[in-house]
Amino acid sequence: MQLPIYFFGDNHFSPTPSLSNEQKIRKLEQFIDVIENSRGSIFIMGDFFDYYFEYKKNNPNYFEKVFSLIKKIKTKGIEVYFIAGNHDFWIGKEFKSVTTKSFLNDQILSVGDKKIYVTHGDGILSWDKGYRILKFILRSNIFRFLYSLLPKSFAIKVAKRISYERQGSHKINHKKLERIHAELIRFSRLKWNQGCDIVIMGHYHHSYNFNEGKKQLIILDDCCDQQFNYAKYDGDSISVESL
Ligand SMILES: [Mn+2]
Repeated sequence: MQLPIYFFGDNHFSPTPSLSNEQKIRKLEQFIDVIENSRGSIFIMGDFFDYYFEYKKNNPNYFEKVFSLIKKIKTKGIEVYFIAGNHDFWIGKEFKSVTTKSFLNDQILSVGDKKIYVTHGDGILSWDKGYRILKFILRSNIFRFLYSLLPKSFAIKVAKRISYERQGSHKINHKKLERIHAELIRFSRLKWNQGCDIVIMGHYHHSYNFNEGKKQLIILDDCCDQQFNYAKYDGDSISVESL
């Protein structure tokens, strides 16, 4: 994997056009301007798409512009890695073909001096039990096959229902946030004890950093229409930046 590695995610690109989606695409273009001469790698950490379902035949091309930007990154000699989030695990051949490598599960990167544990961040919390079962069902081949038989117009209605932006207020109260952070620190300690130096995740749509000695937990903020948040790892240290 080429250094530096740029981590980002939670762009939630929508299959239906909107002003906010256009702005998100513009932000991605700005980011490409910054990294285009880096000869490094990007690591998309999931929920890149707000909804993604790839059909085996006649796949509607909702994300033409985004796909072309990913291809543009690759033609600059930059490697493109992707890990699925809870909105975009139904990827298929077409998406995989524009990335260097795509993953459905957490990854450990051993590159440079540090070992990095990469996860989207969903399904970690102790009270996520029901969600973990749902995650298993939704990701199964049988569910995916049955879903592919539904009319595409219906599938787009589903997309609107599960849209991140539709979910009203994303503000979590202080107490809940403290409980979430405590759980994510506990999760990170397990990974640190297994030899990882940095645990990095998205999903929670806010920024949070926690250090214990030389070990680090980084929760990355999202890439919305206003800000493009990312982390840059140069093989030695990792910094959180935004555009
Ligand atoms: Mn997510």
